[in-house]
Amino acid sequence: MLTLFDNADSGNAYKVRLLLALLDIPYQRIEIDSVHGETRTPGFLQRNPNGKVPALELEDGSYLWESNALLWYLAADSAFLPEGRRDIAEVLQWMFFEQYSHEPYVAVLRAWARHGPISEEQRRQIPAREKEGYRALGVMEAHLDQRSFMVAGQPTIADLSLYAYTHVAGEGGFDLSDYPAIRGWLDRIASLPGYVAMDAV
Ligand SMILES: N[C@@H](CCC(=O)N[C@@H](CS)C(=O)NCC(=O)O)C(=O)O
Repeated sequence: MLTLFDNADSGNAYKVRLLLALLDIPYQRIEIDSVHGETRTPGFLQRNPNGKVPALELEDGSYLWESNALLWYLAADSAFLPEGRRDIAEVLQWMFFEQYSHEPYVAVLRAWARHGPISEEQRRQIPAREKEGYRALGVMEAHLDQRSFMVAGQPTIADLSLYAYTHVAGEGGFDLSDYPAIRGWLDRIASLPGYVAMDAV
């Protein structure tokens, strides 16, 4: 059976829990306290030398890490990974966008708001991170304006990757009231059969 090294409050980990639920794949989960150093113990570093959740132990005892790589591994041969070179590349495009242009702003401001206190340097960074977060949300809003899902007109791992932190963006101070296409898309994801909420652990 698969084992997910997980954290209940992490959107990166939730992406993987959500896909496991949507695909009805059984797994055991081990909660790692990523806020208080459990990701940096020698034992955990043997699982993920980069010291972050999520990490997934496969049936053969080997480990994979990086949330979007885990989505890719689990979605192979399922409807959450479209067929065709162009659509597959577009899924990758949005997952790289998520990690480079969205998560460092939308997720980090949420983490600072939830797990403070923050340093003066972090406080100084807030306006710039807000600006970049809204910029990423604007890119998504324009893309979703004429579409139901991010890629290929169907729910894919690109949607799950972006859903994880977008649906809790408000917890980091982002206001989605001017983003109706994103809000409609969030509702569509939450209506997928097998959907589980982030706090359902
Ligand atoms: N790029 C990584 C990011 C993972 C990540 O940032 N994990 C955070 C929780 S959301 C973590 O484990 N932080 C604890 C640490 O860095 O020690 C992924 O997508 O899996």
